[in-house]
Amino acid sequence: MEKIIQQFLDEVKQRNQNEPEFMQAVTEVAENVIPYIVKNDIYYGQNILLRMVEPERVVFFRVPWIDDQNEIKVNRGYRIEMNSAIGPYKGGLRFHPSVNLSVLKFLAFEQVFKNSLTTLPMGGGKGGSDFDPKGKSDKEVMRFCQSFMSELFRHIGPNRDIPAGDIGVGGREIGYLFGQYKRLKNEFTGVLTGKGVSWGGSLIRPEATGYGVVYFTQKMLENIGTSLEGKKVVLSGSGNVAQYAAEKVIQLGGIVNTLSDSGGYIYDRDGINSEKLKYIMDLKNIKRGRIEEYIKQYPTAEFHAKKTPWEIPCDVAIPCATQNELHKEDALMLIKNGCVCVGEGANMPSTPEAIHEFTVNKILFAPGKASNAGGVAVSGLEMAQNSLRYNWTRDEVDTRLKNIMSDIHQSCVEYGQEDGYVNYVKGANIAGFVKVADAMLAQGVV
Ligand code: NDP
Ligand code: 2IT
Repeated sequence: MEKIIQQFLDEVKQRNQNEPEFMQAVTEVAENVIPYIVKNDIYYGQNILLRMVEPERVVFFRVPWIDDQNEIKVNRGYRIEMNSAIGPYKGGLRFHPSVNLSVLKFLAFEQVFKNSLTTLPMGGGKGGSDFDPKGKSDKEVMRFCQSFMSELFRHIGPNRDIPAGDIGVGGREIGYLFGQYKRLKNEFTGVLTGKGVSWGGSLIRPEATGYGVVYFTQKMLENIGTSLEGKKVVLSGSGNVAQYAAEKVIQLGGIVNTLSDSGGYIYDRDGINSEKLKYIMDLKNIKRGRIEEYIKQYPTAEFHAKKTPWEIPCDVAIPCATQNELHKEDALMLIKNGCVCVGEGANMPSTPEAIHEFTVNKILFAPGKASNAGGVAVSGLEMAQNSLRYNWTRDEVDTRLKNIMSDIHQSCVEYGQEDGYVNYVKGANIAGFVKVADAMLAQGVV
């Protein structure tokens, strides 16, 4: 079996040189899915995984824009249309200087499995730019978004490809992108998700990823007879996902001790309560400030520059910043300090070596493609509401989100059971694969 997997990975690597993040995501899936294919005749000999690692289409484009000093800048724009077997391409846009083809292909590949797990009819895609919104004025961000959409608009559409937010793309950016799309097409459609509620957005979409990862984490804890109540929780990031994960942990009676950004992490041993979280949300979403400013407001807290929070003892860890932010040494430290559960809010935040430590030590570990699927799930609900030309209430959307996270948890348990231990990585990979593979088989060699 190892030889078959290695041959497959060698072939994929040969075609995708210098794409380490993409190969990392593919390797994890191949290790779980190839043994499953070999055991199941209907998938064997169809080269389904080899087809799935090749994007259906990749769009690359120039994004010129003019900054506030009247200087012409040039960034690179991308859209990876990975798989449309079960629905139109769906996935976020990331604006961050680290964006390149490898990063977006890993995200698009993960998105295919994630979207399949949500039970909603969405294929997988991802896009973005190496543009850095940090330090830019609102007008600069608007001009960039307008230029980006001036090319992207011809490749997307409400039945073709529906982008949304990700790192560096929040409500402000979606607004500018939507405005430009509408102007170019002269159509008001649900072509993007994460829209404002007064112009087609869904209630709970801003909260959905963060709430969803905590609902999933709570499910994992319930499965071993416990809950988040009274648990110490260490979170990374302080953006969209981290903020609403923290809010839900607090609502469920957990204690949030840390949050972070690329400058370092804050540690508040008394717990970041609702009032302190409101301060952080204003700091991040309105002032667009740095997390270290927290200790000026709350001087009993500590700021640890250029470090990640995994050294703080906790019961539960929820990484919500970015890929490969939690390494083997961090995993060993978490385990040594008594952490029993890790729910990934970010995409691929744990390295393969860290995941190995969690698995051999039988820690409850949920991979992002399962535990952070709440965001895209509510994007799917936003699309449904746009098609109906109707809006559901907060409670209706939240109840649907909870049910979807519970169903994803159940799928992972079904496909990931290993002698009393649930391997959520294996469960998510196989459950996500089956639905897409069945659709691809039914649709012929495409
Ligand atoms: P935001 O841009 O709102 O926040 C990102 C946070 O992560 C910031 O605190 C940022 O700090 C930190 N961060 C980003 N890059 C790095 C880095 N290289 N090193 C250290 N810290 C970093 O993004 P989101 O909260 O939306 O996304 C966070 C993660 O969740 C990503 O992995 C994303 O793919 C994933 N995700 C997001 C979903 C969504 O609906 N938004 C859905 C599912 C997954 P700083 O400001 O200093 O850069
Ligand atoms: O990684 C993700 O799932 C997202 N950034 C959300 C995608 C979406 O289409 O809502």
